[in-house]
Amino acid sequence: MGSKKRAAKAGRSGSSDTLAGSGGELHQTASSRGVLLTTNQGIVVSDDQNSLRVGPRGPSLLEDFVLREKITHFDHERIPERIVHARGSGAHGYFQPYKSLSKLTRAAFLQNPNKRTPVFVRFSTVAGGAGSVDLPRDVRGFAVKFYTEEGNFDLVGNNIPVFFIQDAIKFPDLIHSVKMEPDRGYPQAGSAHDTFWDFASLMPESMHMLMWAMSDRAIPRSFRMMEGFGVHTFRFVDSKGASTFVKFHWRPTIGSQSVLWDEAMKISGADPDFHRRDLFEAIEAGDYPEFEFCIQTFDEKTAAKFPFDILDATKIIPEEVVPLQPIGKMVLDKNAENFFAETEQVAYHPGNLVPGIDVTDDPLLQGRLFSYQDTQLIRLGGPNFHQIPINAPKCPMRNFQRDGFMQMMVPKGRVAYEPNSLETGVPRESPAAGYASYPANVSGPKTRTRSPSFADHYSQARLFWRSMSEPEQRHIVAAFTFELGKVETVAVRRRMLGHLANIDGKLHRRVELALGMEGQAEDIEPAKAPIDMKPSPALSIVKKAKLTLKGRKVAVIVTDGSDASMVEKIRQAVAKAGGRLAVVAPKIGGIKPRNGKGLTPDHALAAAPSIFFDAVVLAPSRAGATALSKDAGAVDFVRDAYGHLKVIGVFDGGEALIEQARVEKDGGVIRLEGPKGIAAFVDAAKAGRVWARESKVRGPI
Ligand code: HDE
Repeated sequence: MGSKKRAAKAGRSGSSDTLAGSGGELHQTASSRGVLLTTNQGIVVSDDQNSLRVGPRGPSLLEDFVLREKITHFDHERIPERIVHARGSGAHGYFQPYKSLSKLTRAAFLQNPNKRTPVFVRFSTVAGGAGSVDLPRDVRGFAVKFYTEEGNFDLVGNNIPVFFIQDAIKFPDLIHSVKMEPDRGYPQAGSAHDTFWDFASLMPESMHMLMWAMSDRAIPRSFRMMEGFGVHTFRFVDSKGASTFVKFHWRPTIGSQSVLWDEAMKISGADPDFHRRDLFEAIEAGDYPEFEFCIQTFDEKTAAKFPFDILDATKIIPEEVVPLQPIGKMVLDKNAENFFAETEQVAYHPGNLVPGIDVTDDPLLQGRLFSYQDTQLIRLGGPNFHQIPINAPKCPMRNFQRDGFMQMMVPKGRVAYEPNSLETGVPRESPAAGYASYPANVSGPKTRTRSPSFADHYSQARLFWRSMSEPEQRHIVAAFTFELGKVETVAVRRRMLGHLANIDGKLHRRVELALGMEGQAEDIEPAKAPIDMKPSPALSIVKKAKLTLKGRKVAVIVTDGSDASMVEKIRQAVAKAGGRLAVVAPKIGGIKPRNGKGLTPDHALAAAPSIFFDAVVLAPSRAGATALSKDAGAVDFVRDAYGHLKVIGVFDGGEALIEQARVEKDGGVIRLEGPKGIAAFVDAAKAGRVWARESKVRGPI
């Protein structure tokens, strides 16, 4: 171990004294018994800096059980990542119903408006690996585990209400096509490549989902600002056994919002953890994400009248046809304490159902009912993953299942079978309290046949396109153009153009023009001719955008000599509107304003480009602006804010920065002089983006 001297102050913490070893290395030694470092066997470790070796410069000894245990554990720290939805972010919270839903379901957690049910939510991307970025164009997972008094109910949904395929047997093909190509090992986390579009263009059933995936829904601004959907049709069952079909929806109370594609690409580089950080920081700041739980319910008769099949997961039921009923609220008020133990180890399963909620025969859902438990057996190392704290129900759990890898419980007694008579107090079944499947009538030949009622692949894709606002349509065209532009195989692009022609003539025309492939669409005969459905404005994020700064972030650029009292006024106005102001300065150590005490920046300018914020204020001093004008980072900050259609507040030397960035002073560039100026800025920022600017900064498509 060598002799140790008292080390310098560095490295001292409340629970340790510090010593320097003979090689100058730092030893933080325990100052009380309560903080003794031990091996996994409880043996106190004397030296955590040096392995056991022969002499100070000799070989290490195999008998060093402290070293071997530590390295062995480290070697096994990683577990297999999820094959899909590998990259996720989780949070705890609670769900509370608005009123009793006893008329529709016997589910205990939906009966009492005074009762809160704990939840754990995991948001995720689908295609990328666990270490990929947060903002690829992708579907987002929206999985909720309700720890109800009757056991766990998992609603394992997405942020898009439909799916690419109709039958689970196609899922491995879909995922193989979107993941990195097997020979070259790229691209990571992106659908803009040949294999994805090859597969998708040969699957007309994916057209509706592709419209959503190419829309702004696939690049959300925040997990807190996206909708969630159960996707499949489920059943509610009441206490008398009567059943109603139900579709589940989550609605963020601060409204939905997305980023622009150019922003998404830049954010992926500047902050790969953009969504994870946003969620974590919002919860730490007490700005708790909230989602309203809504349902669409309908009976068999109504279902039979729809021009599509309610068992087909590529279809929605427009809200204008069956309105949403809000039934409760979920609040996420606590971050996970350990990412691995909770967010990584959580295991969702659509088959985790409670009495009163049942599945339907949707062939996609039926396949999922097998897949989740199967994948988790390997991922979590055996059949006892339900005992991991994040997965364990918060109500009593007892049965005769025994043993297996990683058994954590010590079941008592002789009896591990049923029926039995040797002991009393053993678990018994209960027809009254137990889960009863809805006794749906099923009969028919065993067959591998797709129902003809699943054959309409274009009507709802058309409905989606025609329900979008102008900017959203423009983004869809741009997304198809970007993605197909990356496809090398011309035949695949032509095939997709053929599908777009079936969806909508204008959509097809705009994409073929933007690709420079006029008249090259393959002729594709629909299995069933599409019909025109009444547009559904509820599908558009822009049309139902909330005028709010709630949950949004505003940046103010300051320099030495800036007006601190003005910054304070802006902070108050932004906070009053529900947003947060971040001070951005050339140096993180602080600035000397021309008045007030001094301003402590939240970010250094080089580490906080405008893509991180929803609106920006430029408030450098005049001298500060002169210096910033020579800094490409500062100029890009302004150009990007403008190019990403953000509202820009200008004060003091901000004017000089605007000039240096050569951006046009349109209605979204607002002078902050006087209290009216600040109010005008906040009002404009509440409206979100300056859509009118878009055609000026991006070419016609
Ligand atoms: Fe999943 N899906 N999925 N999926 N899924 C998984 O389960 C699967 C589908 C969804 O944060 C896996 O534990 C099949 C639709 C989410 O941990 C796996 C099919 C929807 C998550 C699996 C689907 C989803 C998963 C991978 C076609 C929206 C992440 C790891 C029939 C309704 C949950 C795991 C989390 C994860 C299978 C389609 C949502 C392999 C076979 C449709 C949110 O079991």
